[in-house]
Amino acid sequence: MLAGNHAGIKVRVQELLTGGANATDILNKGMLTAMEVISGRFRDGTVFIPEVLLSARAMNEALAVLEPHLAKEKRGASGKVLIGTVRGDLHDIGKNMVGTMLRGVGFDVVDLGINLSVEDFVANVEKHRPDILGMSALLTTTMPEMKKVIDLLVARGLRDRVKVMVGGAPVNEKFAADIGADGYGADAGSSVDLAKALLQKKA
Ligand code: B1M
Repeated sequence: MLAGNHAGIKVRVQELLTGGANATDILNKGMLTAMEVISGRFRDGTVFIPEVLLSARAMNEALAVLEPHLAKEKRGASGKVLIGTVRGDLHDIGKNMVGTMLRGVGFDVVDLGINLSVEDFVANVEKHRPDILGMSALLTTTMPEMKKVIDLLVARGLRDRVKVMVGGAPVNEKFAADIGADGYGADAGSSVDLAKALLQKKA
């Protein structure tokens, strides 16, 4: 991951799985730890956007190899989740991890991608009729998009039909409550518990 070797990491992850390693451990102890190192280097100015992009690509490709194994390790929930990153924001690693973990426990996850406009989110809620809408933002400048989506859901009469969860590094519990979301996920693990709880409330 640190070298951004996306082909190599897929082979390495597969080798670890074949050798009996636990998929959740590979994710938490290996890949996420590496992403923290990259984050630190990016902050310190010792690596730049191209290197971070390479590591991000490696992370996303390795996640795809892990996904079926995470799914085998955990099962139990069933509900539909739409997930995406808000307009102006290209960060997708955290969103992808949350999607992967939700699929892993049995949710039907529709990943809408990144840089989604308010209208994109709301049109997809109308189209897919999910139980939960999940929005991710990594920039302080893009967080306000989340409230705009919730406001448009209200204006279109859709807010009562869908639970809204939000997350991303600058987001917190208070912000989630202030914008009228139903919940805040601090990380992928707690977002799974949150989604299960929201699904129960909806039922
Ligand atoms: Co950007 N970037 N970036 N970046 N980038 C941050 C976010 C930043 C904190 C770095 C820094 O300055 N220290 C900073 C934001 C500052 C701020 O707003 N306060 C920043 C900046 C400034 C920028 C640019 C503006 C840089 C520039 O161009 N000058 C630019 C903006 C581009 C844009 O989006 N318009 C930019 C670009 C990029 C890259 C493209 C190079 C790359 C993204 C590649 C990609 O995602 N495909 C990138 C990266 C990788 C980062 C850092 C280094 C790592 C983010 C990451 O993937 N973390 C990041 C520094 C950092 O966060 N420490 C940084 C790992 C990931 C697993 O964690 O995303 O937090 P995270 O997700 C967690 C939780 O937050 C939660 O669960 C996840 C798993 O545990 N979660 C949810 C996330 N979404 C959720 C949704 C949920 C629930 C939980 O429910 C729906």
